[in-house]
Amino acid sequence: MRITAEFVTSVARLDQLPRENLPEIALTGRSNVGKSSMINTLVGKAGLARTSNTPGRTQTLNYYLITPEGKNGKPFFLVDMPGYGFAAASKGSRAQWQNLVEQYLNTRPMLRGVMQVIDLRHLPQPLDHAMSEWLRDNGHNYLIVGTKADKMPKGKVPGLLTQVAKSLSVDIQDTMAFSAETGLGRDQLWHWVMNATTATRPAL
Ligand SMILES: Nc1nc2c(ncn2[C@@H]2O[C@H](COP(=O)(O)OP(=O)(O)OP(=O)(O)O)[C@@H](O)[C@H]2O)c(=O)[nH]1
Ligand SMILES: [Mg+2]
Repeated sequence: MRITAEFVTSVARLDQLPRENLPEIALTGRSNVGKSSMINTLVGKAGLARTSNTPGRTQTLNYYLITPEGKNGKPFFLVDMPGYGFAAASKGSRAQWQNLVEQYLNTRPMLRGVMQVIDLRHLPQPLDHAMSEWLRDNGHNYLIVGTKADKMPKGKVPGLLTQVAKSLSVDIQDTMAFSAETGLGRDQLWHWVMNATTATRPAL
């Protein structure tokens, strides 16, 4: 599908959130897992979201406006978020990001879906479990995306996804594999995102 993607704004405090009433799809996951890279591969624009080898790159909620081409295409926001589990961050800044992310996930009425990104090479960690349970308990529409699939032998990927689904107690249908390097899973992820933008969600 053809789209245009542009950076809109960085949000450090809730009162800076955009006022447009557009559907939003957010990405969460451990620091350095590959959330920003996923956005770049998804929209086909290297360097749109800043990525880094050093954990803690993304420190604000970063808004990207996605506009599908064609008359039926409705615009929406992809929202990159700071990662969790970044041990080297100071307590103060960690608490600040955590608070921002929590408040955002708790109160944003136009949030239509959350991609929880995990590293397919490792089983979900305690913080991944905590986030996944929290998303479920709060009625979010969410998908588990196992990224860095290019680092695993192809034949092992389905089995790894099964283990991830079991470990997080989610349906296998609510998981998928992805690679920002090879583009594996890109079309499937778009499909989920487009569906999510038009879905309704239970009242907050
Ligand atoms: N091989 C491989 N490397 C990846 C993939 N996705 C991301 N990376 C690498 O992983 C590192 C972290 O990627 P980012 O996209 O910055 O991770 P992030 O989750 O946004 O990190 P924070 O902003 O710190 O939370 C970078 O060095 C990327 O090049 C992938 O699918 N395959
Ligand atoms: Mg990032």
